[in-house]
Parts: sequence; structure tokens; C-alpha cells
Amino acid sequence: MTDLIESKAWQALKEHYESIKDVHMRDMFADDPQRFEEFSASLNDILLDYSKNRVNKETMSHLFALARQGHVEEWRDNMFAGEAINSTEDRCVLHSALRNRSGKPVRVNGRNVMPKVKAVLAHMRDFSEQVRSGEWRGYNGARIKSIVNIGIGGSDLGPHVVCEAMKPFAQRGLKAYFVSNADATHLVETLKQVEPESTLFVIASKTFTTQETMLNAYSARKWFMDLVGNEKAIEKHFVAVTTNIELAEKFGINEANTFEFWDWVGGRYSLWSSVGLTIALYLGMDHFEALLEGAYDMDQHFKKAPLEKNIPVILALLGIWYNNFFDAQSHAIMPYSQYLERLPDYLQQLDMESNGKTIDRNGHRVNYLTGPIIWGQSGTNGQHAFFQLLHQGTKPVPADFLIPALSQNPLGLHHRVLFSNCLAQTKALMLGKKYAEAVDEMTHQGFDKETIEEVIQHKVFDGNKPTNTIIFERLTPKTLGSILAMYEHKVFVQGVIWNINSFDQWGVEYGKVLAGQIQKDLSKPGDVDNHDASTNGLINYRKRVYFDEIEKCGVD
Ligand code: G6Q
Repeated sequence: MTDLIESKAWQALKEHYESIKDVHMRDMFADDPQRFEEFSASLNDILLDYSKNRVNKETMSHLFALARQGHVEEWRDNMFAGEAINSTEDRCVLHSALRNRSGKPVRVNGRNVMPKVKAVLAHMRDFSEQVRSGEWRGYNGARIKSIVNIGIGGSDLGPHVVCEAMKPFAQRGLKAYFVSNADATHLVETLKQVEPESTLFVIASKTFTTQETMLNAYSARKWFMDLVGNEKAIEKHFVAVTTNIELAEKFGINEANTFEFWDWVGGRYSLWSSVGLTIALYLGMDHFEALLEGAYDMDQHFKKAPLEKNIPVILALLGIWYNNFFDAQSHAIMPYSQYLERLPDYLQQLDMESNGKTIDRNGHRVNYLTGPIIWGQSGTNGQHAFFQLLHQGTKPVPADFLIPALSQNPLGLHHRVLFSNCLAQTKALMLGKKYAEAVDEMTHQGFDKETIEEVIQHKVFDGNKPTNTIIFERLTPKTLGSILAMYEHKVFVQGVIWNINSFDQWGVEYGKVLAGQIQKDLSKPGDVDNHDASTNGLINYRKRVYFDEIEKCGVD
């Protein structure tokens, strides 16, 4: 493949950038009253307005040419067809099969996986209905009131963002908790809120070997046994979600209470699999299936809509435009919805673990920027914290603003206030405030000339800061499913264009191995010298200075 930055489409964009980089969006809007209609796309109740971007028709056509040059459509079709596009792990990437509602087969190595997918969904339905109806009881006949999901990374963030966002759909009297951190505090503080007889632990781990999850799972088991003292009771209170049924069995969870998934589902793409068991328990299987429906709709849109109307493709291309031509280092996610508070955390993993790569598919170091730093917070809170930097800082930060048209909690003027704040921010970021406007404003406020001169430069806003606005009717399971799938496909398209494998995570694996080695050295008596000086120093410092304390605890 030609070097990306030397390619025709890239060079055309580079040249075009020179002609547009100083054009202000304020003028683009003034020149084109149709901008909103021209630069928007929709699916069901989701509308993407991307008119507040530093693009014109020519920019978009160059960007679509870049997507075509990168064979985005072919890669997309190969992914859906079950080709092993995760080349470094020799795996296919088929989270779309988990939400395939078409009734058509999906094949992995020639075998239709849909019967297995459906069987697990049926198992999840059966089990979640038993628990929710009270048919499934704890060891002493108590109803299950608390679900504790023990998992980390992909086995935590997906179910967590959904359960938090879908609270209005949860069953009364049922609570969902998420324990992920190796810091015992996470488990200990959660266990303070639950009773063993009414708690169901869902141990979610694709591999069933992840250190943090196993540590938390064994500590939760010990807590349970210390209080209940009955080995037989475990089967009523611990279930597993994993591809590794053998290891789950070793932990003491029998096959009937194990919910399977498969290696063609990446961790960060796994919430649609049995990793969504906590979602099904908390919201009910109908809502979980509505989530799948929403994702399926987005899959169909991604597969069938022309690139020019394709929401994930448009979002991906705009991201590349800023990342690679404006050198934007980050991308912000601003959900104007308290329920979506965890969305930035979830997207951080989805995007940064997928596209945080330096080596391309051919094994060469890239000479262009790949995945951005993803960050953000729910609005309006962020406005009172870091928005200042967006408005007047020195760094370009393109951002997505997401907002429901209607609130799940209509209360007085709250939603109108929320909505107007969302629009006010994107408007201000786009328009800015000119010197003359700032002077007028201060004059009207009655300031004298001298004061105005003193502070006026601080009251000028450059504007021209790009944002996407994603508006949808209400935050329902179906809409949420579509939004999450939209971002999955956005990340995929960017990975294809950057020619990287978005589906491996060797950095995560490396960290897991190193932690194991250091843990051993921490337990050995005496100093160590087998690491770098800093790591040796820190290990030895802890051992020397806190030796007595560690000895006293017995455990650590
Ligand atoms: C996700 C990553 C990673 C993974 C966790 C948990 O794509 O692979 O975040 O999900 O490390 O792994 P297990 O599910 O195997 O415990």
C-alpha cells in the first residue's frame, strides 16, 4: 500500500486544508443558509448535525474520497462476513453477530454461529426472568436484591455504562453494583451495601484469568463463605460469564450457571454478548434485546447507507480531519444527560484501546497521528469546570455533544435549561465573539473607555471551534444501542483509514505480565535489583519503610 500521507486523497486534503484553514464557520453559515440541511444525517430518531464543523462540500468530498481510497466499504463487508481482520490475533471480529436480528446465518470458519448466539440469549432470558420474578432464590429462600458485576475493562465498562444510562428501566428493588479495581476498597465498600443471602455475583471475564477480576471474585467468595459457611450455597449466588468454561468450573461455578461467549468477540465489544448478563438482570431481557435491536439498526445503516449519509463514516472522517490536518490531540465527549455520565469512560476504552496504535497493518511505524485522547464529562457540569479551555485555550478540541430532545424526567424547566445550555455552548464555540462585539457589549453595560481597553482582549473569543451535535428523542435501550454501535463503527472506520488493527491490545497484555513479575518481587524478603533503578527503588522503599506494617497485617 502507498504511504498514507503520500496518497492522492491525503495530498488533496492537505492542499484543501491550506485553502480552508483560515475560513471562519461564522462566514460559512452566513454564505450558506442550507448548511444545517446539507451537513446532517439521520437514523430513526437520531439526528447528527455536523454543520458546525470546519468543512464545506469540497472538504467532505475529499474526505469521502479518503474513505474510498482506504477501502472502508470492503473492510466493513469483510468484518461483517467474518473474515479474520484481527490479524495479530488471527481472529474474526463479529460482535455484530450478537445483535444480528435478520434471521440470516453468520459464519465463522464455515460454521453458522447464530444457533449458539440464540441459545445463550435464551439462557440469559430464562435465568434473568427467574431472578427477577423471584423464582430464583438465595440459599435461604431470600429474593435476589443486589447484582454485583465483578469484571474489568471490557467486562465492566459496557454493562456499567448501560446500567447507569438505563436506570429508569430497572426493576424496582433491584440494584446493580460494579466492582473492577484491584484496590480492595472497591469490593469492600460495595459489600458494605449488600447482604449475602440476597446478592448474586456475576463474575465476568472473557479469559477468567484477569488478575483483578480473579482477586475480587475470590475475595467476594471468601466474604460469602465467612458469613454463610455453606459451600453448597455458592451455586445460588455466583454465576460466570466467560469463554473459559473450564476455569469457571475450577472456581466452583457449574456449567449450568455459566454464560458462554466466544473469542470472536473482543472484550471492549462484548456488552452485546453474555457480558450483558448484568444488564439483562437489572433491566430485563426485553430491554436488553431492545438494546440489541438498536445496535442492529445502526449495523444496517452502516452497511447500507451511502458513505455520504453514513453517520459512523461521517463522524470518523471528521475526526481524521481534525486529528491529522489540524493536529487536534484529543476529542471530547459531552453528553447532556446525567444518565450518560459514564459514556466518556466507556468511549475512552473503545476508542483509545482500539486505535492507540503506532504500528500499521504491514508492521511499519506510522508517520501520522492515530487515535485521539478521548475525554469528557456530562453537561452542564463540564461547563463549570473545563469548558474555559475549549473556549479560549490554545488547543483545538473537537467535541461531540449528545442530547435527548425529551427528558426521562420532565420536571419544571430542567430540560429546557439543559437543552439551551447545550446549544448555547456549541453556538458560542462556533461563533466566538469579535473584538467589536465585545466592545459594544461592554459599552452597553456602561463601562468607560479606559476599562474597556484594559480588559477587552480577554473578552474576545476566536470561535471556529468544531462540534457535532447528536440529538435523539429519548434515551431508551434501543436508542442507546444505536449510539454505542455508532461509536464502534466510527472507531472501526478510523482504524481502517489509518491502516491499523483496531482489535488487538498488546499494551494491555504487557501491563498484565509486568504486574505479575513485580508482585512476586514484592513478596520476596530483602531488596531486589532486577528492574530499572526507579522500579527497584520503589519496590525496596515499600518493603523497607513499611515492612513492620505489612508483617502486622499478614495480608497485603
Ligand atoms: C478489551 C480488553 C480488556 C479486557 C480486560 C478484561 O478489549 O481486552 O479491557 O476486557 O482486560 O479481560 P477479561 O474479560 O478477560 O477479564
